[in-house]
Amino acid sequence: MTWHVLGIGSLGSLWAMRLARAGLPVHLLLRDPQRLAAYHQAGGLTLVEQGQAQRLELPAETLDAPTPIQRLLVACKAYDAEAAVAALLPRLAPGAELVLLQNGLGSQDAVAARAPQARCILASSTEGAFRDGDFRVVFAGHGFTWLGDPHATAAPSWLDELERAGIPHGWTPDILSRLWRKLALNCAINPLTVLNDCRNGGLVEHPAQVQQLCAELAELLQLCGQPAAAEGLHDEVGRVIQATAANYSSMYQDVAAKRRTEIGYLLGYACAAAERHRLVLPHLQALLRRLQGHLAERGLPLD
Ligand code: NAD
Ligand code: KPL
Repeated sequence: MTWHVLGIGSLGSLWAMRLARAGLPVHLLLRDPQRLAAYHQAGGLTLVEQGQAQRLELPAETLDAPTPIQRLLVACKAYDAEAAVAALLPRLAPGAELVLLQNGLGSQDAVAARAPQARCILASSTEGAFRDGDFRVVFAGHGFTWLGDPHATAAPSWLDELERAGIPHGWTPDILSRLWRKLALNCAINPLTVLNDCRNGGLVEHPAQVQQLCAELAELLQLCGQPAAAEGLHDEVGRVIQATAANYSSMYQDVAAKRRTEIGYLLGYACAAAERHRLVLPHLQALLRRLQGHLAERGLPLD
């Protein structure tokens, strides 16, 4: 069964290269003939690991190629996922499986609503990769990817392929809890690093802000039916701040590079959920307003 990969950026390339190296069939899906030509011009995809670069010219095609898709890895940003999958709807085979790698929440529901005939498997990953050139990706941080399906507990048959590809992963019956927990961690850390212009470790100078946000996020998680994701949140945020002290958060890096952030699927999603439940969370809501003001000043989208 072919792995079609949509979103040949950091994470998509990292997955595609590891699957292909394990001898599994992989097809890259590029936006248009220009991107396809650029891919061939680059001589394929390059993955840099521990300073060693490896280039492979994997089969690639445009979104409108005629062949059906049975298994699709969706690796674009949360704000692009729905439209990207919509463009592929005519190609999705009956019973197709979509693996959604997007961080945060909201994009997965949008994709599932667009492709009701497909099975959507949600992922939450702590792996780290970044692009240092066109079709060139650096594997920056080892991590783990949780996979799960909120509508079915049976694991898909292809998990052993991830094993063969050396992609550390686990199947969980409660992927939503994992996604909510990661969302809460990102909400407690990322916006504060942007607004205080600091690395993750710099947040030790702002303990009260972190504590207030964690208390409100835990309240929200409880109300959203995610008590496990609320448990020990403040302690874990403290551990992540220590463990990643020297790093700039992904949102900090996006803003510094003038790239659109995924705010709408993280802090924006959390505040919208609070509003739906008529829950007043003053610190979280003020943080969203401050962050949106910061983005507006830099001409970046507020969602
Ligand atoms: P990225 O920007 O590096 O790659 C996304 C790719 O999708 C880009 O190449 C873009 O051109 C492509 N794309 C967008 N719309 C498309 C379309 N319609 N057709 C074809 N291609 C399209 O993003 P990323 O860093 O790989 O992140 C992807 C998701 O994974 C995000 O939600 C991110 O939060 C999450 N994530 C990333 C990392 C990481 O280390 N990079 C880690 C964990 C989670
Ligand atoms: O996931 C992260 C990010 O930067 O997006 C961490 C390191 C956990 C900070 O929230």
